[in-house]
Amino acid sequence: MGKTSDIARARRLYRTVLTIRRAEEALAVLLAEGLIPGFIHLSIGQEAVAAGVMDALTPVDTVTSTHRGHGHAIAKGMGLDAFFAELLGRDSGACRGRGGSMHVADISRGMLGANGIVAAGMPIALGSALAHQILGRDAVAVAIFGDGAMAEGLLHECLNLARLWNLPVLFVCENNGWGEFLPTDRQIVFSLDKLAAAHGIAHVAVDGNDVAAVASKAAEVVAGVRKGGGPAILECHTTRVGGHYEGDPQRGRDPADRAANAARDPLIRARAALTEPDAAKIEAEVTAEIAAAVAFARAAPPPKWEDAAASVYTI
Ligand SMILES: Cc1ncc(C[n+]2csc(CCOP(=O)(O)OP(=O)(O)O)c2C)c(N)n1
Ligand SMILES: [Mg+2]
Repeated sequence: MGKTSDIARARRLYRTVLTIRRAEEALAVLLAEGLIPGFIHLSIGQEAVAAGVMDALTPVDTVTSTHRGHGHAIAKGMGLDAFFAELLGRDSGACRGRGGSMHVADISRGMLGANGIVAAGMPIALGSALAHQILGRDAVAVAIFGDGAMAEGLLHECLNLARLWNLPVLFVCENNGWGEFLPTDRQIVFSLDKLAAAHGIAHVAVDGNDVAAVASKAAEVVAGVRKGGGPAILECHTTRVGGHYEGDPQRGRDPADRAANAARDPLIRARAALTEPDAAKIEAEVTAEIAAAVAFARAAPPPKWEDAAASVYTI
């Protein structure tokens, strides 16, 4: 890659990482104000996975996500107005305020949805990959999952079927070492590379806090899947800076672990690839974009009562 495109890529990746960070910081404030119904799970510390992986995708590629899906939706190109309005349950939200944090989706951008059920996005990605294959689309499906999903039967079924049918699907593991309130090494007995080998699926690992590295590896692996090479797994080692959910008191967590995570901050690393004036310009733009979207969502009307049953149907 030439120097100009290297710089353009570094700017693009920093912008995405920063947008996700600032968006989630804004969500924490909105939640504290009581404006967001239910729980939210923030991905602070993990933004480089979303930014790097989505950088390798085209608009027709499809993505399914987890309960920690804000960053994936934003990086896949979901508009910030529609994102914030959705989180606040407003009618102008991407799903007209019916989905919220754990069902945030934008089909027009190939973002097939976050998912509150661990591993449940994976078979949806498989279905999407099967559709790409049958219809001969030049597209891949990406299933994002957490390391906690390795304990789910669904994950094993999906790996098997993906290999058996040679589906154009990339499995992306956000390995943050945690599943809810317990380290995953106390929940899971095997590692993903061994699991991949058992299914004959290629496995690539990357530092999930280095956005440039994630983008390069993702581009390589996605190219192979796109060419018809069948499924692959990209395991991103990353850090969950906060608790499982926003407000989690994290009683069982060693404070040293939290400090170590902060030292690996993907945002600082993404910024270090730019000159200071370059980074400051992007920061000013992103800050203004987030402020505008939050103001839009705050002012947006809720759904109308008379529309409550509009999308409910029987067949
Ligand atoms: C099938 C199912 N079992 C249990 C839960 C409760 N639960 C919510 S998140 C979570 C852990 C998820 O860990 P991981 O997949 O590593 O994602 P992370 O929170 O680390 O991003 C569990 C067990 C659930 N939502 N769905
Ligand atoms: Mg985890």
